[in-house]
Amino acid sequence: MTLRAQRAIDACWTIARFSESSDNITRTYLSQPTHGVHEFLGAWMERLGMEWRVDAAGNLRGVYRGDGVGLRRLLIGSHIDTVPNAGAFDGVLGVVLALVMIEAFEGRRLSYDLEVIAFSEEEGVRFGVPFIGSRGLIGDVDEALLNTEDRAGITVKEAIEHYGVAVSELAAAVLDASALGFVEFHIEQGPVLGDVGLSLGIVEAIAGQSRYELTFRGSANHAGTTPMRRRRDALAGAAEWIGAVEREGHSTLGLVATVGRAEVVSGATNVVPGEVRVSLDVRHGWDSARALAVENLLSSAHAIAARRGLGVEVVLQFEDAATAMDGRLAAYLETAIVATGRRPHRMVSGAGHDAMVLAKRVPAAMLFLRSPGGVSHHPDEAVLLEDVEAAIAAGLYFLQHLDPNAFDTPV
Ligand code: HGY
Ligand code: MN
Ligand code: MN
Repeated sequence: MTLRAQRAIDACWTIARFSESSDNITRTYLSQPTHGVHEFLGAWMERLGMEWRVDAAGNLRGVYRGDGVGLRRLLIGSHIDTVPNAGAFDGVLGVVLALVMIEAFEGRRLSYDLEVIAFSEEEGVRFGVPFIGSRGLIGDVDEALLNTEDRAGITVKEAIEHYGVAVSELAAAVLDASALGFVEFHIEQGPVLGDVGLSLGIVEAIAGQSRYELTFRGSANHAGTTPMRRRRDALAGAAEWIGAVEREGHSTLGLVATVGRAEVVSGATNVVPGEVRVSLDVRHGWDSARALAVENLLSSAHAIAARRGLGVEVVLQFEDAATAMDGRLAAYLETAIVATGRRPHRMVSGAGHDAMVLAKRVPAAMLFLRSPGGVSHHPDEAVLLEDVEAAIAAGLYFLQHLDPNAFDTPV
């Protein structure tokens, strides 16, 4: 199992080389380096006797047939896009582990088909909207999304066509009734498993999230000649609000509130900032707590702007409710962890995942691997060989003991 675990880690580092930057790991939706990842994973799938394709949302999908025809289908995988200056394991590890586990079957067949999916877009970096790939599987890529533009003015639709797949085929990307469930293996991306000293976690629910872009507008002016009392400084106003975001985040247990991006439009050292775009990301396991925090933060943005003579524009980019994982599927995963000699830790995921999108259509469950130091969305993101071994052992037990008919009755 150690060799298989090392192979998984090595494969993640190989995939990390497909990047938009020579200095770090950055791979956004359907960017050029995605082709290299698809070729690497596609060749691996072919060696495993799998048929693979890239669907109209840009997801790479390969099927490992079961021991019959017309079988139910379990979906397994994660995303291969990254944040800028990312680590090597967020998302990618979930795809690679699926292929390493199929390799371990050495041609033996399961009682169901196993579809491995590398989602093309989970982070939401290029278009500001996350989960385009997994939304393709539930038929949720609508005109509004297709017409969303990136910073270069390219629409999602054009990005899909440029990549070489056809938007007209989106319907063929949607799951059919054979899909029995979705399982995602993913790094925890936080400190919880490290703090309790355990390798593997079972996700009970994924926190809900709200993502906004706020634009503060004042008036640009000469930094040398404009007296302080006559300024409408958009960045000073945004900075005051960013302090309010941090205070709100500290105000409620389990709440996180983040301004991850701030951009001064036409900024320069000697110009009073006239326009500033800032992002807002608010999350909590309870939707009511998240809604209250968002309400507080948007009204404080308007109050600060009014007091400073600024304008403020608020655009909701994405919102999703807290999502419970499927108890039956999670129980199979938990049993597999115990049966292979580890103690599982049940937890809520603060990070969003494709599982929260798939859960709208099929039973979904997640297995977490410990994130050493709780670090993620950073080049120091890592995994421990022993935890990858544990995940492979539990995953093989899970796949071999899963009863595909146990999910016939919708919950
Ligand atoms: O932002 C998130 O929660 C995830 O890493 N995409
Ligand atoms: Mn991520
Ligand atoms: Mn991820």
